[in-house]
Amino acid sequence: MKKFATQAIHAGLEPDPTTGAVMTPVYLTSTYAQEAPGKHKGFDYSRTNHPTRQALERNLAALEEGTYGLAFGSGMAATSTVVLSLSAGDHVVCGKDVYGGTNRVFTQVFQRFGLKFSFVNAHQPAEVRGAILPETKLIWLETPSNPLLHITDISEVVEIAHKKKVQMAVDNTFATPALQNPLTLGADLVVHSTTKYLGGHSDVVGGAIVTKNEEWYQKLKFLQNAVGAIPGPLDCFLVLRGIKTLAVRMEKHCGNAQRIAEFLSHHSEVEKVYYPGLPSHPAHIVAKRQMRGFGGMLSFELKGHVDRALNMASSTKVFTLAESLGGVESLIGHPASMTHGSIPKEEREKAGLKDTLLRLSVGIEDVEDLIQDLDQAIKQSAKS
Ligand code: P1T
Repeated sequence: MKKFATQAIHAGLEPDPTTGAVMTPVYLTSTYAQEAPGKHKGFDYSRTNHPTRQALERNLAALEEGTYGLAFGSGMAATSTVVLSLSAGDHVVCGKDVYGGTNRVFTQVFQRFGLKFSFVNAHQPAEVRGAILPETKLIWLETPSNPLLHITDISEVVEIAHKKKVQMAVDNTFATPALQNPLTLGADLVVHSTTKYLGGHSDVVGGAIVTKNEEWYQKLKFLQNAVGAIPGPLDCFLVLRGIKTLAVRMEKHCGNAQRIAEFLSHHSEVEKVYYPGLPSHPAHIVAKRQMRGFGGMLSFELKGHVDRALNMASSTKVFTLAESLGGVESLIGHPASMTHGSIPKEEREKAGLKDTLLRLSVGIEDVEDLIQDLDQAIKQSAKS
């Protein structure tokens, strides 16, 4: 099998059969001519199957070392489609530290339909084991997690899950397939917000699921078509184009984030830094074993009151204060009021997410400019 950077550019992609176009065309069509009823070239209606989407799905499957890929209109659409495979009465064990929107859709939407969720520290495998009930069907976790960058030993939790005949889904958005492949560590499903590093340029919203398991694929493909949370053709094209540079971008994201994590961890005004690439991270060894790099996301707490953190978030000049992550440009965010604002304060605090936490999506700009920007914003935050 070809190496990752080659796969990212070529896997699943053929020159267009009608014109030879090297770039997969954006097929703007909802329907396809049939020679006779039911006799067609593999495409009959674009919710069911679409050529630009199919190219993206094949590419994603190869990158995650899976067999089947499915693309969705957003990360939340992908997440929701996995949960739609469950039935009323089924139970899910979910990591406490996950994207706020994941917690929101589980507790505020799916719970109303009779599904049950328990939230545990998924990076403590004993907590996962302890939360499994006879009706548990799925374990859901992020590693690294959003926003506290907890690292879960995927193989260890897979073993716990499979012993109890429970399926395991890993949201691999923060790591990307360039750095980590949960399916090769035994996970049943990998989920992505392709809005982030896969798209890579903050210009598209999308999601994906990848699996090796034919039964899972049939179930999810049925739901993708039945429920219809599909991406549009241009969105698929943009994600495919982003993926072509994923390998080089991730190298730079990792290098810049490591430098910034080291800078912040030595800064006298910084209380704590959360980054799996620091030897002080409690699961640095696990991250080193299961990842090929530590990623571009990091979080930290400034010394002092929450107002200081808010001031800093508004004082950067190169980092943009914004939701989302994974684009070429650096972003700063305040999880408690932004990405995780939908989780009640009490729950956030139980999960260790303090109101003083700031999150960085470290981009691929010159790292000296990024460090200088953070330094001036920290100084500025003390004044205001
Ligand atoms: O935004 P969407 O494409 O629907 O993806 C949702 C999602 C799923 N999983 C993880 C780990 C995520 O971080 C997200 C979205 N996160 C943000 C918008 C954010 O700023 O954290």
